[in-house]
Amino acid sequence: MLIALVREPSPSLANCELTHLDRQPIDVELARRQHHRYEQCLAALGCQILRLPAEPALPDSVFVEDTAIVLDELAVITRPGAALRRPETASVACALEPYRRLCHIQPPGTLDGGDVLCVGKQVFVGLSSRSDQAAIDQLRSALQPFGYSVKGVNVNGCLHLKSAVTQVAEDTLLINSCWVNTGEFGKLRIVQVDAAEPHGANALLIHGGVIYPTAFPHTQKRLEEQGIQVMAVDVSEFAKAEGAVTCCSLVFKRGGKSLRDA
Ligand code: CIR
Repeated sequence: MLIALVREPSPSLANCELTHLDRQPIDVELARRQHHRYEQCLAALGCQILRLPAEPALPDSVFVEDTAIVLDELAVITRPGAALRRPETASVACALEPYRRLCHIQPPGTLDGGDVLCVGKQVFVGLSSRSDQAAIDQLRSALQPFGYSVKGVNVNGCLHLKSAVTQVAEDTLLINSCWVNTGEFGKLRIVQVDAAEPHGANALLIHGGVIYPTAFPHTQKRLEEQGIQVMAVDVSEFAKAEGAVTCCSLVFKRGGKSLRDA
């Protein structure tokens, strides 16, 4: 059984952090409806929804992905690169505690979960404006005992590594190669986003199905041509906040594994 940890959008979402986008009005009511539909897709793909209440004082708190990395063996609570986002982690740590042993990224390291792409036992971490080498070193020390490799990857022109590349099938990545070097990912198969859809590389793979924004129909077609089952959702209000589909949930197996099982 998979659990999807989500948080209701904050009424202050319009005051979100922005790095590469200009501020636009955000319709919070519409964001709530889009979030509800997103939750329905997660449920349809087999997730049990674990929903945290909205945090009115934390505009970006709907983007729970950035606050933790949840693996079978443990959860790493991040230290987000945007200082104003750091208070988001406490309630996520409380929610994860019944399910996993927790460890925490320590200062001065900074890490956003949006920079962490796990493909089996390979963990790729974006060196971005949010995540740094100190945090990558800490993550490596935490994960190596469980057999994970942790590799830093340069990211240019976008917010997070997962703005540029995500997993869409067991052996396949969806990628915008203008923002990250395809060669970093070894032998994995690559699907490129359509050139007219640079923001189209963020997809959420669950149980062989992919939740994907309706905003990128050309790339969606490419995925479907590869035999990938796509469930399209409108996430326009989250896109204005520089978010997409992976960032609104933390998906993990209900039962973890201890070090002895690893
Ligand atoms: C931020 O700048 O932190 C938020 N406005 C957007 C975070 C999106 N997170 C993600 O894609 N993992």
